[in-house]
Amino acid sequence: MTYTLIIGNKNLSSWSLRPYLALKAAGVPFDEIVVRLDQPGTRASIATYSPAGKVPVLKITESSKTQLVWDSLAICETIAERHLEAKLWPLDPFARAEARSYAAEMHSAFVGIRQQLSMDFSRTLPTPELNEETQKQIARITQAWDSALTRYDGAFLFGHFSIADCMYAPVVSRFTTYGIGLPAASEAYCARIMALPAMQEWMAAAQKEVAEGWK
Ligand SMILES: N[C@@H](CCC(=O)N[C@@H](CS)C(=O)NCC(=O)O)C(=O)O
Repeated sequence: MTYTLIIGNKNLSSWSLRPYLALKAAGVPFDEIVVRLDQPGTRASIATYSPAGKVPVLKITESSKTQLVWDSLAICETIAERHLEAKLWPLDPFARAEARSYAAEMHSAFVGIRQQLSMDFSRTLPTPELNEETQKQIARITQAWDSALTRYDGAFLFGHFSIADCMYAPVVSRFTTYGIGLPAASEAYCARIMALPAMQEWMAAAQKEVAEGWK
């Protein structure tokens, strides 16, 4: 069995970071193909991997069969299901239902944050003037984090590292890049996520891209 993860620039592609973290947490080897975004040939290049025309994409090859999985949440779900020992979803059914809600909320909402605080993983940038929508979304996220961190015992949202953390990791990076002031528990959570070896590896690659003139 082999996995190939097709992703966008590490400095920019927030969606790509999520399944990368899930694969790292599962501890499975995988190949990586980085497609440089926002180039004249980007669309055509992504189309050679996926008819959906977006990254990330996971290609699974097993025996003589190949399966493509696209969309960050579908890829994370697939990794969780194929590597149950990694406990990428909490074992308790109620906690699992809640963790799924956290992941889905992140996946489908927070447009203000995406627009005003676009991911620029390796840079430190001034805090922009945040509009009301973005401020409300930041407050919702920190309230949700605080609620989970208070009720589940451990360093991560649901105790041990889960897909909920994978889904919020790009938000952590955005808050870090733009120096967003956060309540103490959220700030400490961000520090723990940024310190993960997989996040540090991603950072080194993002810095290299930027040093080489990528966005
Ligand atoms: N909902 C998708 C969003 C994927 C997405 O928007 N990917 C962007 C890069 S971060 C992309 O492929 N852009 C290339 C394009 O639209 O041409 C997911 O969760 O994976």
